[in-house]
Amino acid sequence: MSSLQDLAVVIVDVQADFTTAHDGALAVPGTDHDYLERVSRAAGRLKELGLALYATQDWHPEDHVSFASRHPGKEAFETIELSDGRSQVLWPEHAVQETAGAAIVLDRSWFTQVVPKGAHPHYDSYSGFKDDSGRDTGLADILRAAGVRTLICFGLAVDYCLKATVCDALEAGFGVVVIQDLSRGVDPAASEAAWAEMRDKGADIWPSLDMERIKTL
Ligand code: VGL
Ligand code: ZN
Repeated sequence: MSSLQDLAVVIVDVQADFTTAHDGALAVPGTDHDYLERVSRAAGRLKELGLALYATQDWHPEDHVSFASRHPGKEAFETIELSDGRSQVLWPEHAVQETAGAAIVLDRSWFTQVVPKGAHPHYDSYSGFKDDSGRDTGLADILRAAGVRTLICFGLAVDYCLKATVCDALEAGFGVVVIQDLSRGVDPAASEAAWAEMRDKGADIWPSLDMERIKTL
């Protein structure tokens, strides 16, 4: 049993480039204005309840390793092997630092802190906690310093950054509740597998936000 003080909300990568509502470069299916309204209403209600809101923000330099444009002869959505042997999915250029596409499309003033990730040109960072080199973003320490033990997570994309962030949160020892209808995935089959993986690793998967149930966490 925890109290509301132990709870915080982590909203993953709700950025213009990942939404159809903003004609994003890497728009995730089902991210129209209705989706953003739903996320916005949910965030507002959670804030009203007294929970601190945190956001992760994909925040890439122009020459980021994940951009297909940096790999001549390769196309977006291909998986390549990097010179150090890691595999990397290639994407259209997205979430470039200081561009409109990188902007979080929710009320910025709601967030206690926004944690950028993926700023190193050579490493991707689906997780809000650490990048592909293992470098910490500081999110775990920020949450622990605030006395947080349980996270309510949702956002984009289920099969990439949401999954990675939830799995790292569990590994870091946080309890995690993930809200399905406030999240969207790139690929349906991969998203199904991602929900199963999050559940198997110990996340509590809720079909939708239940404010009464939140109070019992
Ligand atoms: C994401 C692909 C590349 C995400 C970020 O937010 O899920 N996906 N960069
Ligand atoms: Zn990215």
